[in-house]
Amino acid sequence: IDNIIPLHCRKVWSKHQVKKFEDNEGFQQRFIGHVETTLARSLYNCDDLAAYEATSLSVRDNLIINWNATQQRITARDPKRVYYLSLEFLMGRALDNALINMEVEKPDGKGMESSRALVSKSLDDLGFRLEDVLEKEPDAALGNGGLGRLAACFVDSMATQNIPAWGYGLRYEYGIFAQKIIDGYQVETPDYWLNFGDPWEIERNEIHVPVTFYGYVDRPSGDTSTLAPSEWIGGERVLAVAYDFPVPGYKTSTVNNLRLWKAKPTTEFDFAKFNSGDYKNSVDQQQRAESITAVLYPNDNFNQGKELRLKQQYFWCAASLHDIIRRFKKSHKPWSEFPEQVAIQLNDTHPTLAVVELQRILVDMEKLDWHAAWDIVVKTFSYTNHTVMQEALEKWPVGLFGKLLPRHLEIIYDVNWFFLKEVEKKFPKDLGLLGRVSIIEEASPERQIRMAFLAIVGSHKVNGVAELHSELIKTTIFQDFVKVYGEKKFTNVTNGITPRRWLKQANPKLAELIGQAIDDPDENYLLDMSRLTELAKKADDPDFQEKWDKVKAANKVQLADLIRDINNGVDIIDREHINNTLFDIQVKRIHEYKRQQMNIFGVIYRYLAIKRLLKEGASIKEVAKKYPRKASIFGGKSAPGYYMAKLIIKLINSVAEVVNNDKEIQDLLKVVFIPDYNVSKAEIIIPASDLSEHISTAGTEASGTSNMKFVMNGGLIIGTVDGANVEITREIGEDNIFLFGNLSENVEELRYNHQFHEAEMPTELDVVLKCIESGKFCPDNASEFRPLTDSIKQHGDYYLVSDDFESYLATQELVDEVYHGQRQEWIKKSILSVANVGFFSSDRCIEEYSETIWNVEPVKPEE
Ligand code: H53
Repeated sequence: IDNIIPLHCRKVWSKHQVKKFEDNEGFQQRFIGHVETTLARSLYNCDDLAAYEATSLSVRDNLIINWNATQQRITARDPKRVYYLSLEFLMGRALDNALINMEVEKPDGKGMESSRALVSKSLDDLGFRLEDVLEKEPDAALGNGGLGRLAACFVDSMATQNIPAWGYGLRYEYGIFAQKIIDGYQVETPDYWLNFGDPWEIERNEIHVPVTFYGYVDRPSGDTSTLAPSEWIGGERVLAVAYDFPVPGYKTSTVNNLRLWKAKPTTEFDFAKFNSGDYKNSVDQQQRAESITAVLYPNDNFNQGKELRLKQQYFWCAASLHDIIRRFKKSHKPWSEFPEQVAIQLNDTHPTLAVVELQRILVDMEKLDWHAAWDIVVKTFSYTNHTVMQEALEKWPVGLFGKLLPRHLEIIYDVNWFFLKEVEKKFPKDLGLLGRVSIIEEASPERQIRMAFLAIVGSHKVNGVAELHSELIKTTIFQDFVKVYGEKKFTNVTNGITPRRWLKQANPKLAELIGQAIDDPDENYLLDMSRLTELAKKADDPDFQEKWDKVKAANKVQLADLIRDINNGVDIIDREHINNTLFDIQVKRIHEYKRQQMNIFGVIYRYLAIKRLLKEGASIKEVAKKYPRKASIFGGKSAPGYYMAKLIIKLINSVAEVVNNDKEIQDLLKVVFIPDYNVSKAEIIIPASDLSEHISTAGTEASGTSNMKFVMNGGLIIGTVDGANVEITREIGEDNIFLFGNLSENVEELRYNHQFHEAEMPTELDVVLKCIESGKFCPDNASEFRPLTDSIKQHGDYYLVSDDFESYLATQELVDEVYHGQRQEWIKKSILSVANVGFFSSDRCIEEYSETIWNVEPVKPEE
């Protein structure tokens, strides 16, 4: 720098240094400045939306100053960096999170504190309420579910831990669709989240990367070997333009970067065509380019195999790698040191093309020897697997792939050839093995590229996301690779969640109560969640239990308010009995494997049982003893093309219609489907739960992360022995969780048996299925739900509802007994759960990744 910038220039520069706001005065000045100049409004016509924008821009200014300092520090020290490649970042809202994470100096000058109070007070003085302003922010919903939200938690933890890390993804114009419920059916409407512009993004028009598709391969040397440097002559070219989103850490000045790419045409507009009257074709190219980052594919845990999706993946991988390499080259180190400078994490197989792209760059452009290049590639990448379900594993037909990326296909064939040669050498007698581990599947009608296999071969570490899941991948889908590579390549990093958003932001009252209880009013425990264990000594204290219960009750009122709002201002849940109504919640993507159908069958069973008792002459009081007050709350989106999941949504809404309007049962049972479940709704729903359901068929849910969020907020769990439920049980103790159902080791046999035996339904389930089939919930179309009941009775009950239903009901009875009969016991379980939830902080995950997979160290700001 000393040689580049002249001294006099540096002097002027430092005289005019931009300052962060640090007090009310400073914030208000910034705010008004943004209202009047950036937004070109005045205080007289500044509504809540403008106030949100001006507040965000003011806070962003502070973040950018820290962002610049962070990036300069990292450039100067030049440590190993981490790049987290994820097609989804389900960030939710940014403003409240920034206010919590970003610190300002305390008014007394003694240390730092969160900027939330300061901004709240300043806005108040200006005539705005922070709560209203925060509500104006649309969710950044660039993800489907668990995988995208995990990436969001990870970037928060990486910033908090001062890890030099960037996230790379796509800036979709349309995030996950908004869900409306019309006549009980899911209807998708586009989520144009950028309607009013996004104050959090920094458009970097100067950072643009050309990306090529289609075309053909040429070997200028005349060498016919595909291992020789080759030239890819592209047929189509688009530009990737960078958009940066600051990611602030908690109680640190580190601000990391999330870089999302937008596709633009290389030539803005074909004027020749336009002038010759060919208007349609003149905009064609532009639209083709922009369509690449237009929409997020709305599938979770399902591989659709569309060409545009492959285009998205390559576009994003090529742009990101180009950017990473440009940064690496600044330090003038030899290529052999690339893996000491760069760790790239593949979030699922979606970014696996980056492996191939790096090999292409090293061989074709940097002219490295094939094997030297491949050595660098493998040392650089590591891969996280998130599912064992076949329908979710990515495969690309060779034809489609080769048309779009001809040189990459050659490289994959070569990678596979060397890999198989190695396998053959190790296991010369095992001919079947070669076919089983080949990256190319000899399928009909066409060969397919198995992306998970490519990711394994191209990475030095492969991890699952919970202990059970990491064991399962080793014994099922990747069994042969354990044989080839040995156990050490495969490891586990159990998922986690950020306690800043999921405790402090979502549940500020609980966060504060915890801070008081463990003598940590500054809430430093949010950086070291193992300190929560100190809560345990309060678990039996009746005063503390009362305070704990009050927080929960207040959160339930907030959720009841939300439910009233979506029901046109009419209460569904009886306000007077809120603290006596068990809030039983299942919010997550709708999927047969997650078994929302089993939950709603349980609700139907309960409803019928209540009706039967009443019919037999029992009073409502007597019935309430067996079936006390309960609100069954659902939420979640189905993939638009997933027929069965959509039918489950319709069934839930149809049952709600009947149950909620049945005066005879009074308020003993209520059913609610909350439309458009998203991150900001989750922040209201999760803190209000008494019980949440994590009831996937054993062996199907890789981890689950909402289970951790519910526990962190003092909710108890009813769940199967699946995913992270296993470790949650280990941590919080089996007395504090309601487990039920078959174990994963029995699943295969149970499924096998279903194929041969006439399905025998347990009586309870039989009653429920018959009731559904009678048309009770769809009088106009009695056969509406037939596909759902048939899937269990006729089509092998793949998700084992019939095998788990009785134990599910029995466990629900136990839940009622404890919640209504032994409330103090319940609260104690709740406190003890929170006391032992520390392990599930995403900070712990990032430490594990840093130490065991990435080999990176924090770069701390100077004190
Ligand atoms: O990833 C979560 C897990 C969860 C798993 C989910 C997931 C997706 O959301 C999408 C695709 C995929 O393969 C997996 O279903 O169990 O908690 C984060 O690891």
